[in-house]
Amino acid sequence: MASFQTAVALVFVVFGVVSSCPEGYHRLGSKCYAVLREEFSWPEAQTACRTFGGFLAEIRSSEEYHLISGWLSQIKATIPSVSVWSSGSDMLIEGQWMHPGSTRLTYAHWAHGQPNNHNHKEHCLSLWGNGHYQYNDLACSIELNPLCQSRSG
Ligand SMILES: [Ca+2]
Repeated sequence: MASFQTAVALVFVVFGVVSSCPEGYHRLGSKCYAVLREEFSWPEAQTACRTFGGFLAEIRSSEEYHLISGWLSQIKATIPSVSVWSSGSDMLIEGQWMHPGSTRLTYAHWAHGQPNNHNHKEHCLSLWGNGHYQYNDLACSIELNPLCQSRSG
């Protein structure tokens, strides 16, 4: 009985650790995300996420993408901009989409016809609210709400 109670207590401790995200962040799988309320250009969005204890969300897998796009679809009405910024740009080499630190994107879920580099000016990665939050390249100067990922947890 004692060992059963210990086991139950352990489950709660582990669950408590797993379910805690920094204030303002929302847990999806093993990571924590937040959509900032203010709109920024893509470079400013990187800074804003850092200030908020994180970085622009780096989507690494199909599982992460589907958790994120599902959550964003649920809270779409509360997000001021139609799309949100996430990590990824091809501003260094056209067509080579990278996370900061020159890490190639390991997963991409482009909307139909994207990336189209419209007017040769679209080098930053957004998740498009009218397209189930699939990827779209946009001009980096456009101001959108950033999707941040917490540095801790
Ligand atoms: Ca585009």
